[in-house]
Amino acid sequence: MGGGDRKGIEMVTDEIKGGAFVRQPNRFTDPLTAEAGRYRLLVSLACPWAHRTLIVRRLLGLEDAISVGVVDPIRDERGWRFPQADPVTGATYLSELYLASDPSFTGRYTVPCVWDTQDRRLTTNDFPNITLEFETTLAPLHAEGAPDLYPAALRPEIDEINDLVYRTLNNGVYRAGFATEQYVYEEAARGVFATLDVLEERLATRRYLLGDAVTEADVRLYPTLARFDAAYHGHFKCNLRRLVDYPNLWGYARDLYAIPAFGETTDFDHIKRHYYGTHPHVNPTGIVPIGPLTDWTEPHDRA
Ligand SMILES: N[C@@H](CCC(=O)N[C@@H](CS)C(=O)NCC(=O)O)C(=O)O
Repeated sequence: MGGGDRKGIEMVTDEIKGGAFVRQPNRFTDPLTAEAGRYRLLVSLACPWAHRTLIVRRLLGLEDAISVGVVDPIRDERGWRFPQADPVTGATYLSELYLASDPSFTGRYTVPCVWDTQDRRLTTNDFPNITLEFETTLAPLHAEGAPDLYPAALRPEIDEINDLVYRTLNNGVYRAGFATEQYVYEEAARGVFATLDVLEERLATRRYLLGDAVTEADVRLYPTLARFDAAYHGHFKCNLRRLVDYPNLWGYARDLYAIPAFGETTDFDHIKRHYYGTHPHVNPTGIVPIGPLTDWTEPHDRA
């Protein structure tokens, strides 16, 4: 896929197979080591996969150990760009870091990724593993009293929920939004709501997905819920229902939003401008809608 003359639209259509969006494999998959100050995490505040990493970094108190660089929400044909040259890596475009790490790389330059300031190369852009590594490999760097987001006893259940949530929600909204065949869209969009219905029921009797404590499963669900009414309902045509129409899910989302690691890493302005402004094959005018008007600070009775 891709090539020398990458263009925004081709980059996505290159990955449409039989009307369905297919993700590229992750190019960098090296493990992290527990060394404070060694890594720089590169993110977009709009990106749900990057959002997870910011939440976990904050929940575990890794802010001093891992620095962060944030790109502009709008991506053009050159890919993600830093507002000013990134002071740690020196990059203006994220592509510079990908190509410095692998000059033959021809894929999409994606966030999140982790830059090794010592070896001056990307260590990983393997988004499902970055949070797990923060939770396990980087345990020696966690703040005192940091929560265990991936407790050994709950891992099979967390992994099972994560798998369903990834296929039908996290990635399901993209499969709906980027589909170029009606039946592919419908199947993906119906899958989104089938899973939201299941989770609505699950959250009727549990504060968080696994019970009384926040885990990696909540970290993975939340970024999709935070983007749901603001972007996926309109832009990705996932519009059978809104998040606010699900009493338990909506209360749960506000409950999480009230935790600084979740709320303070949620940037609705970046989210809306990125989605509506960056996918011309979905929204050719780039017009960003004025709504919805949603109060995420409304009290909830989840406790
Ligand atoms: N690394 C994964 C997931 C991460 C991902 O998709 N990130 C998006 C933002 S949400 C991105 O950086 N896209 C850059 C592009 O499409 O050029 C992938 O390649 O699909």
